[in-house]
Amino acid sequence: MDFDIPENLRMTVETVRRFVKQDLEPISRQVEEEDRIPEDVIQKMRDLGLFGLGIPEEYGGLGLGCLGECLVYEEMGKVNACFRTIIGTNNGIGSQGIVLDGTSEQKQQYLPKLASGELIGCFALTEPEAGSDAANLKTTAELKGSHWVLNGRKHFITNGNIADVATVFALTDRAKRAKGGITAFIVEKTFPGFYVGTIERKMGMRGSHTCELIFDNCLVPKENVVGGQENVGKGFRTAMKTLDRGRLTMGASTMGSAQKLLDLSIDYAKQRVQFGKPIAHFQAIQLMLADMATNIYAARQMVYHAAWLKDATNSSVIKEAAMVKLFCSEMANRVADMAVQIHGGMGYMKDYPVERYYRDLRLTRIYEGTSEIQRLVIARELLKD
Ligand code: COS
Repeated sequence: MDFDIPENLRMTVETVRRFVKQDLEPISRQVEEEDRIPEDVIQKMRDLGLFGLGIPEEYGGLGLGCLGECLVYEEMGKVNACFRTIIGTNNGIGSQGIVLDGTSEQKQQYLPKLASGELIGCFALTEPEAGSDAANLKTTAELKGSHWVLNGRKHFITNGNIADVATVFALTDRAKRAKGGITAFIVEKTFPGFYVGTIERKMGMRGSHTCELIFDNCLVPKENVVGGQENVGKGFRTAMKTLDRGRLTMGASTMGSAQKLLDLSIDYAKQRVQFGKPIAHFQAIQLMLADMATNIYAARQMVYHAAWLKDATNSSVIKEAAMVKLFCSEMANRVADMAVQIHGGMGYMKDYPVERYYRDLRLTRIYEGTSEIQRLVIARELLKD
């Protein structure tokens, strides 16, 4: 492996780093309080191309590749998670179904607008009875003439309330389910029968919304099956492949958050005085800082290696992606806990950002596949023939 990061990626990362510092960091607290990102900031994200990081250049994206995307997400992880989340579905789960399996007409129709941020995408797989057991979904799709008719209810859909277009997974053959009975559809919010339901109240991730999507006899044109008619029944594979890539970028951003928490903890430990000297002088604090740094170092190597492997071989990195998501999210939660501990009482106060990271990072062990599901995926890969 070549550890040198190519010049063009360095420049992209530098631009994003500056944007995070100059434009996002200063309003982090404001978006936390108002639970929304100002429109002019979203526009700056569009101008920088952040909605199309992973979308190929021929469709208007930056076409960064996995390593490039991970480097950007590492930087985006260093600030309020809502900023990463708003671009996350367009680059990841909200567009990758079309990137990976869409027809060329679908790519031409949707990807340029997703890449520019003119359209917001989302990914509608999860249902009340289909979380970790994603194949147990109940939403149905029935072909009637020129349209599929979708009925059902999705929940916990990130960006669902602001999405213009959703990749929706529905049952087209109850008997076959994951093995040929689930189909992916591109559903626009203007299609009749598409409704936004309850917007959830969450522990964290303020500024980013999660909601129900309801399909009540929703009419989806036949040509909106992801990949066309020959892909009817192949949607579960599309969902799984999409999640694999998302797990790498999720790992990268949680690793970036952990780095930020380490930086904040070092600064705080150097200036907080107890027993007549800065607490950085005490071994109890030093041991925590050393553990945080060591964990982050390990996580960074995993992220870069798995991303490089994906780019270099274009092979499916199912096991590596699950390992990255598992290790990075668990590691970042441990780091957040130590950061709060180092900050002491201040770490529990809303005036200090560590409190926000602590809440926001808790979700990373749950969404886009729980830690338990990642372990299951890794074990399956280890044990298969
Ligand atoms: N890439 C490509 N295809 C995959 C795949 C992957 N990573 N994982 C599974 N598949 C395919 C299988 O090969 C199988 O296809 P064939 O029938 O052609 O062989 C099909 O999909 C069904 O797979 P499987 O039998 O493994 O399905 P299970 O119902 O046992 O589900 C898990 C497997 C648990 C891995 C799946 O339900 C899962 O990932 N759950 C977590 C979902 C999740 O992350 N949700 C987060 C919310 S969405 S943001």
